[in-house]
Amino acid sequence: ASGKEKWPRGDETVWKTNMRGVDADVGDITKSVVNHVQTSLARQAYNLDNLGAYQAAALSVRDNMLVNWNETQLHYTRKAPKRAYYLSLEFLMGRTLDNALLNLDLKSQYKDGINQLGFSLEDLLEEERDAALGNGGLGRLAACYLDSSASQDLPVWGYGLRYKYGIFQQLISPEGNQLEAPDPWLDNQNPWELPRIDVNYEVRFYGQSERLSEGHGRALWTGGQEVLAVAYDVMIPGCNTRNTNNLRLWESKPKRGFDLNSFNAGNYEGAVESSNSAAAITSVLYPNDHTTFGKELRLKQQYFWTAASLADIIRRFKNLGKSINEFPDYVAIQLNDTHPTLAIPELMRILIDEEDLDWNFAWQIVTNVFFFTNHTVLPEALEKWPVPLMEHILPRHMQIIYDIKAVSNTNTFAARIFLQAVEKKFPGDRERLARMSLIEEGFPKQVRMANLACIGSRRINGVAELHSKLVQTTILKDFVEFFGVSKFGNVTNGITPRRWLDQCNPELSKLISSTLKIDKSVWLKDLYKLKDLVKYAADKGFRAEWAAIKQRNKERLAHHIETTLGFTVNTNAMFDVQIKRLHEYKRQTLNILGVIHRYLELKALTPALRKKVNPKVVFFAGKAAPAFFKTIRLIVNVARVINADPETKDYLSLYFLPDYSVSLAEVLIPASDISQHISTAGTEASGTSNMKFCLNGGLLVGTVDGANIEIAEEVGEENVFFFGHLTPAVEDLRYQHMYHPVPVDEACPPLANVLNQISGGLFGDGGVYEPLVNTIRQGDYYLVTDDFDSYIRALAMVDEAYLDRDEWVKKSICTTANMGKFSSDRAIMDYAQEYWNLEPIPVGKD
Ligand code: B1N
Repeated sequence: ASGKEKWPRGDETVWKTNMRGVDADVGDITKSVVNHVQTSLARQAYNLDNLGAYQAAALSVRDNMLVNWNETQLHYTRKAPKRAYYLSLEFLMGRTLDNALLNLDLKSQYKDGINQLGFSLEDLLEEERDAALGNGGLGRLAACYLDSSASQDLPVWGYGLRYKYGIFQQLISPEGNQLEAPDPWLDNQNPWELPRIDVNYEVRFYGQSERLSEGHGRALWTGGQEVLAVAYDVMIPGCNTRNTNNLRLWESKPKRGFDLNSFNAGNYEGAVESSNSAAAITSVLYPNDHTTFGKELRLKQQYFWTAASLADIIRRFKNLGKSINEFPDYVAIQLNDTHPTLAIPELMRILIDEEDLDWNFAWQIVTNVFFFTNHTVLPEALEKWPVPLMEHILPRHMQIIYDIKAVSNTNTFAARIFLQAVEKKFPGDRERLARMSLIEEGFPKQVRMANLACIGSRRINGVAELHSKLVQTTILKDFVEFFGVSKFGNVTNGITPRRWLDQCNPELSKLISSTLKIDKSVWLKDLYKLKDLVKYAADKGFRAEWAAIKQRNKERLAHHIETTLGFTVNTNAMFDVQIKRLHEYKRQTLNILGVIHRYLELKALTPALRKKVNPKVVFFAGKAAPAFFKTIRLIVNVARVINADPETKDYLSLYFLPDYSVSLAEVLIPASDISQHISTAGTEASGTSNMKFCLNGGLLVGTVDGANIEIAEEVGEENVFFFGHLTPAVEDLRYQHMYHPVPVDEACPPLANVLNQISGGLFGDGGVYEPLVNTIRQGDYYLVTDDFDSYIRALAMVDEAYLDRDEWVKKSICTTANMGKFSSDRAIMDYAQEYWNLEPIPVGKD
């Protein structure tokens, strides 16, 4: 049908002969880059630096992506398939240029072209700032899922916020304290975004909500503050496909330049204040990970983003000319954790107040559109909003939430009486009612976002097998008993092999393609193909090449550290890496205490025996929420002492690399021999860096937690170094700590010795570390004491295994070979099939 459509305007041949395709040869590429230097940047060869050349190259690549992007969007519009929308408050994209060149298969042409213009592509890639609009795993997962959606030809858009400042830049003071600086990532202009000034929506805050007719449930929400949401589009190119999806990020702006009423009344400051507060909404990403603060601005961010996204989704749906009851046949909305849960009452508001649907009908639509992913069972991370704050900022939504919850017998809307339905199923169980209520009693009352997300969604999933089970047996247990277990599922997280193997480890990627004799475009999109590498593990020559690549990746990391920090790293050592947000449950403390233990043991050896020890370099990186500053300080000061100790420094050294980012991960991960994923069992929902290390042939030291378990299932337990208590034991141990505490000196003498050395001042003023040391001596909620012996034994086994280098390399190969399951392509197809009911819509294939 598309071929016979009438051309919308002008002379079709003039249009069509002038429409460009993708530039695939070097001549076209240099022409386009020079053209951008000359026009977009208004510069010349005489005054062009690396930054300018990067920008011109990026704009040229962007032009190519736009060709595909336009074609994809037109194709989706014509085909009118069901679409999915991924609502995430965080998208941790990292850099774009290299990834785009690889996905478009234009890297070698650009390399040549950039060379001809007198620059090096490698240098230009380093000019790009990370787009760091996320805290950690949750935000990076969203970015991997966008890459996979496009690569799998799925009609998926992301929706998020265009923060002016991403996650803070981390600096480390000489004393070892974390300092935070703003991340002005947009200062150099961002060539990867397209401002869509014409795509904008008004979003209301505060004001009054007046119920119109009690029987029907409608209301009129007026007054308050109106803020404008303006769209910025980021193109998401798929790998080896023309499909190019969209990530739409909203920026907040005052509706008018400033508040005219105040301005007229001569209150210039008041006028500017209101314009400031509109812009403030998208000014900064909240750097909190696993903690909620109940801040008004955060709630405004959440509503601003969900309201703009829903308005946009509904407008696109309405263009199809379908009736609103078909909405769930054309739209699936994935809620990335509870952050976008306000979308549920917001869609109710639109359907009832604006579309004039009755309550039950609206609720039926809503509960068929939304899907909810939970990412943590830690109680402190479960979002709750004070009712008075919600009433103030979103009076209409608070009414709707109360209506969903309503128990009142006088209420006439049967299906919305959630608690009444619970009461009917479990008569007289008042505690259950209280647990399941959307409102937690107390001063103040609070809205429980996980409960709202759960009852308002069609299906709910966790992010690894163990985690999904824990979701169903702990935080959402009552809901499983009420709705039945089929509403709950698991989608184990995945990572994109494009960025996390091909891009970050090009030599390994090449070796894999040449060994398997298949083009990378094939195995990168069917990662189970790596399985065939297992048979080459027996091949000595292959093992040598494999090991040589690891060695060069270590040297690449060492070079990076040398040039950025000035340290000389021993590349003959085993590289042991723990990189992730600092958090008590992730137990960086266990790692650093283990390092101190190793240091004390080394000191006790004779020089002759020391020479037999396998040298090791330990790397840490990660940003900390304010409560965990002390761990960084300890790591930095332990590093200061042991790196300077002439007796031991050849055998053990330690680095804390500041300002962990996606780009730094891309250098660290391919260089690791082992990586540590050592959360207390049952606390890390999945983890995704564990997958990245293993895909790059690094072995895993870990607890029986999150996705570690499934990685071991795939690669074989003989290739993983597991330790520590299992999830069922954790609760008992905590109970014991509480009622029958055993002092550390008795429970674990080697650990007590380590703690005493810290308190005694071996790493500077011991008093500084008292609070940290006391979390272990008293209470020890995360069971450092209980797992310490087992941890040290696991590390000893690592040392022993590393001595047999041939066997080690075999383990490394077999690990990579068996990581097929952890491609985010598998994960996203699982969402498409088991949750969204979405089909691939490939461009140019019909
Ligand atoms: O989400 C990742 C998992 O792999 C990790 O195990 C999990 O810890 C992480 C509040 C969070 N859970 N919860 C958050 C982030 C920001 C925030 O404001 C919570 N992050 C995770 C991907 O599934």
